[in-house]
Amino acid sequence: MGVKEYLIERMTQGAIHMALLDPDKQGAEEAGVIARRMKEAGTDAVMIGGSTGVTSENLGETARSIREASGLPTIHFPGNPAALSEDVDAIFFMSMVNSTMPFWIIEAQASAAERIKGLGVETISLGYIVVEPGMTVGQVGKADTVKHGETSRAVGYALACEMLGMDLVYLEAGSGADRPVPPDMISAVKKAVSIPLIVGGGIRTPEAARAARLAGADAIVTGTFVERCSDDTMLRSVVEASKRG
Ligand code: 1GP
Repeated sequence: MGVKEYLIERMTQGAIHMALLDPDKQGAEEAGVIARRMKEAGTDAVMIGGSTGVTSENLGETARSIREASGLPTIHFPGNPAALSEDVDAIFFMSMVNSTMPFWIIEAQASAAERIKGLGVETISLGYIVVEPGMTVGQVGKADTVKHGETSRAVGYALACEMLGMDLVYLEAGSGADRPVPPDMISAVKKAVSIPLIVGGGIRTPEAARAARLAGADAIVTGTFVERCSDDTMLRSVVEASKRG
């Protein structure tokens, strides 16, 4: 079974949780240790990526370590077209649809497409919508961020992604955001589209994870929290709130 099929099958049974690990923030061995703890907490998959400092080498080493330590599927969450690896199970082949730069909408993808095909890595197409505050990814990607009052803009982008044939859509507040994507925006987008909806950025409590799920998120991503939390009970409670209860 491919990773897309695995994710969609899990999402049909309820929301899933994905951990995001940035190879620039810890070594491969530590990433493996975190992934094993996440697997025990109930995480469904591990995304690997970051806006800066990711290389083909640290990406590949991190992916191998996570796979060996946890057995969880690894999905490259790319931050630039230079860093690629055949050691991930899949790559989110994504377009930042509200970037103001053609580079992040389609040119980076065009420059990497042949190499990705050559690596034989499964591609999962993803429409990436950056919501305020957007944080580093919003700055690097020169996003015209969707403001919290601009729900219909978020719906328009998400529907456009679906109509363009993308597999998934992602509402992103940015890693470390002080305000996650608001629940009313999540529910409006969920009502409008039939492709699975991923939500992330600034989610670090069970309450925030539950609010995103109850609003309609099919997948909840936590990065900073996962990398910093040393309390397994707390890890489990955020993962469980993302998935049920
Ligand atoms: C960033 O949505 C992810 O791409 C995760 O954000 O680090 O705030 O959990 P956090």
